[in-house]
Amino acid sequence: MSAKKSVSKTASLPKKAIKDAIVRHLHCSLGTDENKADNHAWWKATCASIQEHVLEQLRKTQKSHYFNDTRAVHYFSAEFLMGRLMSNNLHNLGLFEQTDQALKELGVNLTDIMEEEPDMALGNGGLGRLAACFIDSLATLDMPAVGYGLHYEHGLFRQEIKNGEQIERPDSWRDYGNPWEICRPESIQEIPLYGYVETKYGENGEIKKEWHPGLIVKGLPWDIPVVGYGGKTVNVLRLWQSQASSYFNWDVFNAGGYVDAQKENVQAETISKVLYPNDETEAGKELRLIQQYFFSACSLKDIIRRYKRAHGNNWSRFSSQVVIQLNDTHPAIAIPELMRILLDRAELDWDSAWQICSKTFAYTNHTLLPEALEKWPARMFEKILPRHLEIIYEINHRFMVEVEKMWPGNNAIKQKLSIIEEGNEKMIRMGNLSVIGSFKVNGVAEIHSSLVKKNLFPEFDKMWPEKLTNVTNGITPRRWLKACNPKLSALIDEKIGNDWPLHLDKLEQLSQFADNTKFQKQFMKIKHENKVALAKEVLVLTGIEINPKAIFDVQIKRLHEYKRQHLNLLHIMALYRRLLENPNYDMQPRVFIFGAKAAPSYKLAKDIIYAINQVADKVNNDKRVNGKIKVVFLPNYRVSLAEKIIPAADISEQISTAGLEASGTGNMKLSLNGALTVGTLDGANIEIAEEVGDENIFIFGLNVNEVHELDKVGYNPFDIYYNNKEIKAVLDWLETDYFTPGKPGALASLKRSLLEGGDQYKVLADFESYSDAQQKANKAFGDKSRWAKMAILNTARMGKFTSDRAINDYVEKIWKLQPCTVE
Ligand code: GPW
Repeated sequence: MSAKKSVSKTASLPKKAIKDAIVRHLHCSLGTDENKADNHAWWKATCASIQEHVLEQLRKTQKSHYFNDTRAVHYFSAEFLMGRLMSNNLHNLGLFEQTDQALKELGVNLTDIMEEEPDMALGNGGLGRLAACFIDSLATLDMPAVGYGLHYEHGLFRQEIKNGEQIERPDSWRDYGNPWEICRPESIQEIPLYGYVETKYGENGEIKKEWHPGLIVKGLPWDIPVVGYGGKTVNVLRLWQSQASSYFNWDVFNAGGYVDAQKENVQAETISKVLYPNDETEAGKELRLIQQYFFSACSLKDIIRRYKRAHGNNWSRFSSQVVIQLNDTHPAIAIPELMRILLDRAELDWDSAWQICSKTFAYTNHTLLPEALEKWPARMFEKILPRHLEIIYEINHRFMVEVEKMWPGNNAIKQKLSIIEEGNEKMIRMGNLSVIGSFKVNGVAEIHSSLVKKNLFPEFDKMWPEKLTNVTNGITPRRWLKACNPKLSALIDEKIGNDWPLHLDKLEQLSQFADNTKFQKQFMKIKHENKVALAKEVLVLTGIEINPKAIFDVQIKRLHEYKRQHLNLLHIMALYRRLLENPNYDMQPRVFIFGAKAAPSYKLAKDIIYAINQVADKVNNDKRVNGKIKVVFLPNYRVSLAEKIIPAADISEQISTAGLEASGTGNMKLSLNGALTVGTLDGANIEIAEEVGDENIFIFGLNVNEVHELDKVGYNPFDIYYNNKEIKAVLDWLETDYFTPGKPGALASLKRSLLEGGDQYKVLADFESYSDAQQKANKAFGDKSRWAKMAILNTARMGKFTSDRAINDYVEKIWKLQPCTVE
C-alpha cells in the first residue's frame, strides 16, 4: 500500500479466520452448509463475513467524526450508480487475495460467486457513476462525507434485445435482499407534501407562515457503507425509502374500507419505486419533483438533527460545519427547503436565514443541453410545495433588486436571470435557483466550465466573478484498473510498486518502459488475454464469434444523438461498402462493440439501437467480409459489464459533437486501461489529449468554435449528402430493405434525422474527418510496437484523472474540509 497509508489491520487477517467466518455465516446466517450451498449462498455468506470488518470500521469512523465534530460534505444526488460491491470492498479492505485463497480451500471460486451479485443500478449513466467514484475517493482520502440519495426499489431497467429492438424489463436488484445495506428505522423522517399555506400575524403584527400539508410520508433510511481504499475510513451512503406514514388508516379500516386504506400506502410508496430512466432530459413529471423533494427534505432533516445534537438551537455554526454539494439541479429544491426550515421552524429573519443558506450549498452543472436544464411548472409547485413557491418568489424578488443595481433598467437581463420564466406557462428555472443559492458553481471539465461561464451563465459570472469555477471529473482507479484489470495491475505493481492506486501520478513511471520491447510484449499479452476473456463473454451473451486478434473498437455509453453512435454506425457501413466494392480493401480486422441503453421514450435512440443490430446481423453473416468486420451490440450495458469490456478495448470511441459532452468519464476509464481514443475536441477528451500527447490519440472533427461558426453561417446537411458519394450511398442504403429484409424503410428515420431533420449534431459534417482518423488508427494498429507504445503511454499518463485528484480539488476550492483519520 502507500507511504501515506499503512497496510490495514484486515490485510493481515489469516486465511483461516476468513474461512471460519464464511462457514459460520453459511450455518448461522443462511441456515445451510458447505454441501448444500449454491453460489448464491456462498456469495451471501462471503458478503456477511466481509461486512463484519466493514461495520467495525464504520463504527470507528462515526465515533471519530462525532468526537472531532468535523465539517463534512453532504453529496446530494438523485443517482448513485454503485455497481457491484464485493470485489470493491475486498480490494479496499485489502482482503481480496486471502479471501480468494480461503474460498479456494473451501472449493469455491471467488470470480464465480461475484457474478451472483446484482448491480446496484440506481443511476442512468455518467452523473450517477461519478457520484459513486466520488464517495469512494472521499472515504479513501479520509474526508468526513455522507452521500444522500433515493433507495429506488427498481433501478435502471434491464435491457433485452429482441429482433434487434430494445425491450425494457424491470430491474429487481433487491429481490433476494441486499447484504450490504443496513436499515435505520431509528432515523425515520416525516415529509410533508401538498396542502396550503396559512398566513398568521404574530404579537407585533409580524407575518408568519404555516404550511398545512395534505399528506405526510415517511422516509426510511438505508445505509450502504462506503469503504475507503486501505480499509480505514468507512463513510455511508444514506438512501431514503418512502413509506406511508401510518400503515393503516384505522377509521377507514373499521368502516370496512380495507382496500381504500391501502391506497394512501401505495401513493406514498410509489415515490421511491423506480428510477426515472431519462438521461439528460427533464420530464416535467409530478412524481419526479416529489422524488427530488422527498430525498432532499429527508437528507436536510437528517443533517439538521445531527447538527442540533452537537450545537443545539444555535445556528451560527451551521454553514461552517455543513456543506451540501448539489449533483446537478436534481436536489436544488433543498435550497428553498432549508430556507423554509430556518424561517418557519427556527423563526430566523430572512437575512439571517439567507446568510446561512447561501453559504451552505454548492452546485455542479453537468450539461449545456437545453433539454436537460430543469424547469418546473409553477402550478406544479403550487400544488405540491406551496410554501416553497412563495419562498422562491421572495428569493427571486430580492435577487431582482441586485440585478437592478448592476444593470439599471435592463429588463432583458432581468428576464434572463429571473428564477421565474414568464410565458404561456410560468416555469421555475432550477439552474438559476441553484446559481443564486450556492456559494460555488462548477463545471466538470475545463472546456465545459468555460462554456458555462461564457454561454450558459455569463451574467452570473459578471455579478459574482469568483463563484463559477471548474473541477475536472475523475474516476476511481481502484475499481477501474486494480479490480477490473487484475493482470495489468499485477504487471504495474511489479514495475513501479503497488501504491499507484492511491497516487495515480506514479503511473508516469511506466513511460520509461514504453519503448522496451519486453514490456510492450507483456503489456499487449495482457490486453490479448483480456480480449480472449471478453470474446468468450460475447459468445455467451450474443452467440457471435469474434477474433481476439482484431481491433476491439468500443463505444459504451448511453444512447444519445449528441454522443453520435450513428456516426460510428455510418462509418461501419462505409467500411462494409468499401469491402464489398474492393475485397482487397486494406484494413485490420476490427470488432465494433457497442453497449448502450436508450431512454424508453426516446424514439430515435431506439431506432439507432435497432439499426446497429440490423447492420450487425448483415455484416457478421456476410462471407464476403471475410471476418474483417464484426459488429456486436452487447445487451444490458451496466457497470459490471463495463468492467469486462474496458480492459479488453483497443480503441475508445469518444465522438460527441464538440461542446455537448460536458466531460465524459468512460473516456478516462478506457485510456487508463490502454485503449487509444478516437475522439473530438470535447469535454475531458481535450485534457486527455493534453496528457497523452497528440501523437497518442486520434483527434478529429469540428472544434467548439467551428461548430458555432457553422451554425452561424447556416449548416445544410444536404450539401454534404449531394457532394460526398460515400455518404450519399450509405444514407440511401438505410432506406432500402438491405439490412431489414422485407421491411424497406425500417431504418429511414435515421436518414431523415440527418437530412430533413437538419442533422443538429453535425454527424455528416464530421464524417470525413472521422473516417480519416479511423484510417490513421487502422494504420497505427498494423505497427504492433508503435501501438503498444501508444497504449502504454495512455495508461502511464492518466494520473490526472483519478477521482482522488477531483475530490482534492473540491476540497481545496469548494468544501474546505480537513481529513479525519480513523484508527
Ligand atoms: F443532464 N450527465 C449524465 F447534466 O450522465 F444532469 N446525466 C445527466 O442527467 C446529466 C449529465 C445532466 C453526464 C454528462 O453528460 C457527462 O458529460 C459527464 O461526464 C457526467 O455527467 C459526469 O459529470
